[in-house]
Amino acid sequence: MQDSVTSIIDCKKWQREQSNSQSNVDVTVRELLGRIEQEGDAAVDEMSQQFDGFAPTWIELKSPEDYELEPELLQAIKDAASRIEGFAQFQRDKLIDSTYVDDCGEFGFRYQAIERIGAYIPGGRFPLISTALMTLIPARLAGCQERIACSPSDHPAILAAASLAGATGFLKLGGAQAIGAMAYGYDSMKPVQMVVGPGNQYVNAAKQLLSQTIQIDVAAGPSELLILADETVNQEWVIADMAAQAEHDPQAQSLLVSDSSELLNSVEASLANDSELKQLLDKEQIILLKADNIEHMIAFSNQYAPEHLLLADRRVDQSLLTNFGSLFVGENSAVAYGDYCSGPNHTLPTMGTANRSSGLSVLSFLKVQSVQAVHEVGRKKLSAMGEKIAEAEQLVWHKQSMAVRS
Ligand code: HSO
Ligand code: ZN
Repeated sequence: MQDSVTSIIDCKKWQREQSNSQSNVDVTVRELLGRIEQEGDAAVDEMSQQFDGFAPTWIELKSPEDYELEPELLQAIKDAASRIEGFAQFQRDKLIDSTYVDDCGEFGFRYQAIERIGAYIPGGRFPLISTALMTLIPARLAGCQERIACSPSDHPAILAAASLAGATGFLKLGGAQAIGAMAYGYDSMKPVQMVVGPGNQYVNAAKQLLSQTIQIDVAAGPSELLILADETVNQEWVIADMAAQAEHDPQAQSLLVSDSSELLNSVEASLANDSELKQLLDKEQIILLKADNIEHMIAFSNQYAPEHLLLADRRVDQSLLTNFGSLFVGENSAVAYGDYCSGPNHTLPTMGTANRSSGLSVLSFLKVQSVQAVHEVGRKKLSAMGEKIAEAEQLVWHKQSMAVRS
């Protein structure tokens, strides 16, 4: 085994966690949000000037053609949007309001869209055009009526994508103050009920701190990729996949896990031959891990719970993989397709949270409500049952409200 190939010992060693420095950020952001709640628009205006050097501005969205994008880029954004919409529609169609009838009445559930949502589109390091599509399209397909895009960037491709995705408003505003403005309301914008979309640590802290007031999406931290591969995998492809997720952020992490020393040593040699890739290896943004066997690979993957999981090993039964944000099956399935244009969402849980939460989708924007209609016969039957329990709970009026119907 060569230098950079490590045998898997403890999954916790590799898993990213929310950093401790987060607490300083929390203190700052809590103060900012408190001011926005107290002072309203004036505080938002002042923060935007102070941190970003511009006043918050409503931008009227034009038709996507009006942004003078390179025609091939506009076409690609349109094609990606239609695939993302196709997948969201497919998923929406599977959610069917249903009711069953029994001897007591009718009992059912239905899906109801959250009325007003905000999508944060980061503007920092890279203009994430695809994030505008991935957040706003599922919200539209879910049936959310107001869909505000908030971004510090007015990059024409972001505006074109937001327009194409059906944003009902676009506010040029960034940072924690943007999340505060969406949650508490700003100018003509009423408070939204849900905020989605990735952001820097200030944005994420604001979402967390406001999560009592608004619904938020996943804990979208630095990108992660775990590849499970056998020795036959196309090495050039998986190296590019690892570098792709690593390039998002100095904290982003890509792991290649295999039981083949041959593969790992050969990948290590290729990485060492390229100064840029070698750096990623040295900084542990690319990590090569040797497993004992496929059971070991599966156990590691389930424990690590990666944001993206690329399965490039035909021996592994995918039904045994239980924790991931999005699974890419077979080496044809580049994770970057999922980032941009294959259809499923790229806003996914990170830092191990995929063991309990899901990525963004049409479902995220829907509430599941129950509906019950008890009939004449039913009220007698249910009273007999419920009264007994209410009595044991010593809740007198509960018992009474059933007794009067029995
Ligand atoms: N890999 C990112 C999504 C993204 N990549 C946007 C490129 N643009 C989050 O998983
Ligand atoms: Zn990406």
